[in-house]
Amino acid sequence: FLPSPKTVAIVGCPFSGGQSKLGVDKAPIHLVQAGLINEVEELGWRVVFDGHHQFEDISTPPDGIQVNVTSDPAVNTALDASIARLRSPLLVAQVCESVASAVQAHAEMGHLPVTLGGDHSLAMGTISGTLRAYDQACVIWIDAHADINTIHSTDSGNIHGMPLSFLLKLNPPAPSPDSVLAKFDWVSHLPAERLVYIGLRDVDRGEKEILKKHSIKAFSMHEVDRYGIGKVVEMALDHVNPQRDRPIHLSFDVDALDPSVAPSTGTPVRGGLTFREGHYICEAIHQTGLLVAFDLMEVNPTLADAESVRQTVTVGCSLVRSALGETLL
Ligand code: EXY
Ligand code: MN
Ligand code: MN
Ligand code: MN
Repeated sequence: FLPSPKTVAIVGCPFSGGQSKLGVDKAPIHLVQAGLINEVEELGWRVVFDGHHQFEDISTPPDGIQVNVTSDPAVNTALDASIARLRSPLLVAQVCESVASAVQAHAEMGHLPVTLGGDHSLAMGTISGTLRAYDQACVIWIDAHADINTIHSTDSGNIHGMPLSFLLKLNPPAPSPDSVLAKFDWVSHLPAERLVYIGLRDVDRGEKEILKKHSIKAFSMHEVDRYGIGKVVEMALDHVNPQRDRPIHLSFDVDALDPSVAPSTGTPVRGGLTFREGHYICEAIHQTGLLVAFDLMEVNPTLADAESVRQTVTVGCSLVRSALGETLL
C-alpha cells in the first residue's frame, strides 16, 4: 500500500475560508517560490505539481449565501443557531470536498500527496482523500490546538478549529438533505483511536471534554517536556499504529512550533515545539516507512515582518524535506 514509484504530488491549496485572517491562502505560492519542489527533487523524489488549485469558481457564490435558519419550521432551532454561527460552511465544505478528490486521485496513483495550505479546515479534505485510498490509515496531528470543536462547542465559528469533529463524526446528523450540515456528509470517518496529537497547548474547555469523552490520545507540550520528543513520538506511534502496519497521514500545523521558530501564523501560542522537535517528528515518521500523506498548514506569509515571513516559509520547506527523508548526516 506504500507510494511507489517514489513520487510526491504537491497539492497547493490557496484557501483561507476556515478562519478570518487574510493571507494564509498565499502560503502555497510562497513555499513553491522558495524552491520547495526543487528541494524535494534533490531528495530523489519525482515531483508532480499541476499548479495551485483554483477555488475561485467555488468561492464566489457560496461565500455570499446567507444561511436562512428559519426556512424549515421542523428543524431544531438550537441546531439552526449553531449552524448559523459557522463561518462560510458551504464554501469550506465545497473546497474541502474538491481537495479530498485531488488527494484521493494522487494517492490512488501511488503518489504521496503533500498538501500546502491554506488553513487547517483543509485537513477535512486531505484526510478524507487519504482514507478513501487507505481505509486503515491513521492520523498524527501536530498542532498547538485540538481543532476538534463541534458545531455546538465552537466559540469562534471558525471551521479551521473544527475539522476533526467532522472527521470523527462528532456533529449531529443533518436534519434534512438541504441542511448546511448535509454538505459535510461526504467527509470520511476517522475512528477516534486512529488519531493522536502532539504539541497541544491551547485547547478550549469544550474540546477538553470531547478529548476525554472519546478517549482521544494527546501528547501536549507538558508530555513533550516530561518525556522528550523521542519518547513522545514512539508512544504516539504505539497508540495509533501498534503493529507499525497502518499508513500514516501526518497533518502539521505550523503553529505547533514555538512562535520564535514560526512567527508568521494566524493563531500563534507561546511555549511550542522547538525547531528540532518539529523536525524530529517529521524525520521519525519518515523513518517508519509508512508515511502516505503530509499536510503543511497555517503558514501566513502576510503576518509579521519580512524576516519573520522568510523564517516561517523556510521552516515550512524544511519540515516537508524532513518528512520526505532529508537526514542530518
Ligand atoms: N480553538 C479555537 C477555535 O476553535 O476557534 C482556535 C482554533 C485555532 C485553530 C488553529 C489552526 O489550528
Ligand atoms: Mn494535483
Ligand atoms: Mn490546526
Ligand atoms: Mn493550530
